[in-house]
Amino acid sequence: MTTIVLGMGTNLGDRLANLQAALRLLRESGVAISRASGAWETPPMPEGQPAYLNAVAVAETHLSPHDLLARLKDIERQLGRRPGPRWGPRPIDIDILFYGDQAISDESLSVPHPGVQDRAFFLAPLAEVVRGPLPILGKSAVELLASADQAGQRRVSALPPP
Ligand code: A4P
Ligand code: MG
Repeated sequence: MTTIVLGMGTNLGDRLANLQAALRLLRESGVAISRASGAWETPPMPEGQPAYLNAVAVAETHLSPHDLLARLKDIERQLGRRPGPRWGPRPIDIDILFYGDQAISDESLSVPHPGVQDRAFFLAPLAEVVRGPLPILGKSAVELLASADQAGQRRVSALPPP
């Protein structure tokens, strides 16, 4: 089993329901969720689309990184994600933030996720569920958050178990 950290973002439809459904589908597909952050409302990047709800989950899995990615894409499709522009609005996006302490860089995967170091919408929920130094990066989410732009984001609710 490998400990992984997943980031989730949603800005279309019933956003809280999308996060809960994603957690349920993950549990049903070989990803044992051990901790989930609250849901954070965050300003969209780029502007000009609805605000996001973001959350982060820690889990254990037997899936290899690429099998996990394929499973995440299936879940995104099941929750109504259709091809659209990069960084465009979506009912759900599930990113692999960390996969154990592995660094992966190939045509389909960059782990740690390249955005995790400076995006407050990943770091604020991440700080709730991973307290110590992060794999590879060596700094905690709270330390990284100190130099990220946290304007306009707030924790809006807990994520009850599905
Ligand atoms: N990919 C590479 N590394 C990873 C990884 N670690 N985890 C590849 C998941 N996927 C990874 O992703 C495109 C491709 O990235 C995948 O096919 C996979 O092979 P995608 O989900 O189809 O497209 P995307 O999400 O639009 O692109 P990208 O570059 O992943 O964008 P991000 O970084 O996910 O950003 N604003 C707020 N407030 N909150 C958000 O959550 N999210 C985004 C998307 C933009 N703005 C946001 C938020
Ligand atoms: Mg993505």
